[in-house]
Amino acid sequence: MSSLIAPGPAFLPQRLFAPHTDNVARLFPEPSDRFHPALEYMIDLKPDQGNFLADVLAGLADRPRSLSPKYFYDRVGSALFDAICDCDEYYVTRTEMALLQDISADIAALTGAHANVIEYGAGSGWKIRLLLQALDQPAEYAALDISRDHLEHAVGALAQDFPAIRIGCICADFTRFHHLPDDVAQGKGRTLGFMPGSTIGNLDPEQAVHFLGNVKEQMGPGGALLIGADLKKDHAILQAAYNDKAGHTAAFNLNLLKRMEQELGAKLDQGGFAHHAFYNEQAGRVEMHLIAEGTQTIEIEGNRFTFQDGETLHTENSHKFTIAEFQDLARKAGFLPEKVWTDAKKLFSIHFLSVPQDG
Ligand code: AVI
Repeated sequence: MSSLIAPGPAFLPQRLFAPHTDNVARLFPEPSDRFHPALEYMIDLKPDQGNFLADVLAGLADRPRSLSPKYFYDRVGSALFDAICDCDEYYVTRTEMALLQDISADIAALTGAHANVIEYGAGSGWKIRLLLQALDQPAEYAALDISRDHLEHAVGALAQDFPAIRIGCICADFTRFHHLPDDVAQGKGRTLGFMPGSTIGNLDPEQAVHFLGNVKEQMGPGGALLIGADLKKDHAILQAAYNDKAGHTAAFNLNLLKRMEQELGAKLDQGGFAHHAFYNEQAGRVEMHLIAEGTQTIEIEGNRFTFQDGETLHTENSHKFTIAEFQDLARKAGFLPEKVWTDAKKLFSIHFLSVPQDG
């Protein structure tokens, strides 16, 4: 397997893996597969990007109506998400950043030297920069993300700034990613997964355990996972965080309707739907919906869907955890909770989970 990943800058065109649905790795010597010269490798597993039309039609026909949150993140949605992260009410990003900074020496001590860091979902880059700077001579960093463009852009820039680290990308859907390719994680230290931002909270608990179980296998015996998990808290704080005054979260949610109009030719009245986000105490999660104000219809390719006043399209769950709940989830997946940190206001938690040596 190892010879199938071409080194980045050394020779072009690059050779890439075939889709991960196919166990037989094939070579793709296509010029279009070139990648950022500062990257050591680009393993493109050609992930299924989803079928927006099919998923919208199925989601609108379903009861309750729902649509996967993965459709938030087109170019406009990703920019709106960045605006959410910067807004006063959304405490998540700044709290986690400050906490990471405070605990960076502890993380470095727990991880040890020459680690291989695998990030699940490449963010804007600030958190991984902080982690790589804190660790003792990290050997390798691999970013895993469904968007190849985003990987090239974000990780290419990072690779230029950290020339001593072997840096590469895996273009894959992390919810369907099972094995680390042999050429990844070559350093002699621990393999450390990194998943900040409480992205885990956007999965249902069963999906979260399944995902964590896969990560545990990828980290291997003695490996570890550093993961952010948003905490249960005063409902008013959550209500404000998902209903910011500037309207970034509302625009992020309503952008789904714009995408339906622009990409699917849907006929609908954008003003007839509103952003609706609330904390569902029983389920322990913030839910986002698009709610019909008055009777509304959405027509797509001859299919007509009628919403009665107050009916919703469910667009996202964001689970919140107690520390014990999150550690239980981790144990179910086979991890050992080794250490957990929270900020002084107990808004957010960062967990260091390890894989037993015999696990
Ligand atoms: C990406 N994820 C962790 C965010 C969250 O808080 O669940 C997405 C988000 N939705 C609304 N605001 C932010």
